[in-house]
Amino acid sequence: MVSKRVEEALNKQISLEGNSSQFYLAMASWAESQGYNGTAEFLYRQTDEERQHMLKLIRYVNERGGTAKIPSIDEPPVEFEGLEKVFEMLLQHELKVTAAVNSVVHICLEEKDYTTHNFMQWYVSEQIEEEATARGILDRIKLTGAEKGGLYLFDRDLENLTGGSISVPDAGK
Ligand code: OFO
Repeated sequence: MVSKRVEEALNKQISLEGNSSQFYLAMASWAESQGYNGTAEFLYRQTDEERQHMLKLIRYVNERGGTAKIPSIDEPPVEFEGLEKVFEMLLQHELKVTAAVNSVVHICLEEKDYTTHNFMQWYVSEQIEEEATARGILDRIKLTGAEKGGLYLFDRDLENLTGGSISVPDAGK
């Protein structure tokens, strides 16, 4: 059985994951409308992943005797300034999610809820991967540059990226 405090923290996380999904869906749709089809594919996969993150939490809360709250949807932006901006926003968003995951973990420890603490470790690892992917993509877009040819290659490479595996060409690092 989850305590009221843990239940509340998990419900907040459900809402954040749902909003991540909507945010990335807006990015995917914008990228598609601009003809960045590889980026759109990547972001459509990300939006599905975030929905899965939300579902996993919903099912956990219900399984542990709590009541999951299905969040309302915040309207995400329609327009984005450009690809680099999209991935900067994505990284900032993931950092916010990591901080939120850490705060749930902290509450679990305070409440001595070791079962939920254990469950949340999956999210801790997932955030390491998501942040690394977002940073890798940003490094890559900075290297390939804003000129047309660079963006074309960047967009094409992103199509096959499934997360956590981006290689940064000649980053000199
Ligand atoms: Fe759910 O990991 Fe991103 O937000």
